[in-house]
Amino acid sequence: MLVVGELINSSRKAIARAVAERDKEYIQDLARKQVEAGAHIIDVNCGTSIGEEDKVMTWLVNIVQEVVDVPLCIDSPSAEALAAGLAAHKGQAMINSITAEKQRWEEVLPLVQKYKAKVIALCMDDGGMPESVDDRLRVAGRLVPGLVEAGIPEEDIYLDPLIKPLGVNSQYGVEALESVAALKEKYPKVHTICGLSNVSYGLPERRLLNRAFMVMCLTRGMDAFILDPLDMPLMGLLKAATALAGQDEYCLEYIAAARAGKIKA
Ligand code: THG
Repeated sequence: MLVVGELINSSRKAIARAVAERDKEYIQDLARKQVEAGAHIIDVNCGTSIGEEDKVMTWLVNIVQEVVDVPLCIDSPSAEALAAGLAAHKGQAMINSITAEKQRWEEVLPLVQKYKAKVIALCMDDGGMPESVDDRLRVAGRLVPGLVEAGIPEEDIYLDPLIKPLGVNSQYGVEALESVAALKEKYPKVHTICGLSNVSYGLPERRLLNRAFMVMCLTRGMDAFILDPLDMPLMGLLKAATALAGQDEYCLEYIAAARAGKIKA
């Protein structure tokens, strides 16, 4: 199970401030804490730095890579910011994200190729957000063959079904779960990923929904999550559910995390 730590994102007020003030210590501390808590990749986003996002992305990548050894997930709607982050990154980065939208596809595909990066492919096209399982399968049916033809190994592709808020429609949870299962069946070598927090948007006690949804996603074949690794109950459930799903031989990871005090009941 791959864990992408989501906390260095300027949609969070604390990060918007830290980025604006170039508070290197605060951001480096959050990077260390996420890795210590079990993140395998750290997402970096500075979307609030309008007009200087590429410069700020270079700074973010450099200061985070100064203190942690894990790869980064370069997260931006701007292709220029993605390019700047990738140029500064050491090792194999992850790109968040490419879509089947014509402009986004044309801007991002050359970056995936040039940097041999892992890539998150959102199941959306110029028609907007997916409305059904079939919509996602149809868009994935363009994304996956397109990426493979461009020389991207299937193992480097992470399909994101795009999770919508359960509070808007009570069927959005099951729709996402069925999408994961269908995508995994059609493309067994391609990974699946999602952000957990969209599902709970607008509802109370969001973490409860995020935690339950994570376990349910895992049973349908999700193999990566963008999440808050400092949520200890979430990480405990992630390790427990991974072991119960038969993906942790001899429960070694579960036992190691428990011994290290990283997970607790
Ligand atoms: N898929 C992909 N990328 C994504 C998402 C996804 N990136 C963004 C998001 N979803 C995942 N990242 C975050 C980062 C931070 C928060 C939530 C998701 C977060 N939000 C606070 C909240 O909602 O309460 C903001 C409040 C604040 O702290 O100011 O912490 O699905 N590919």
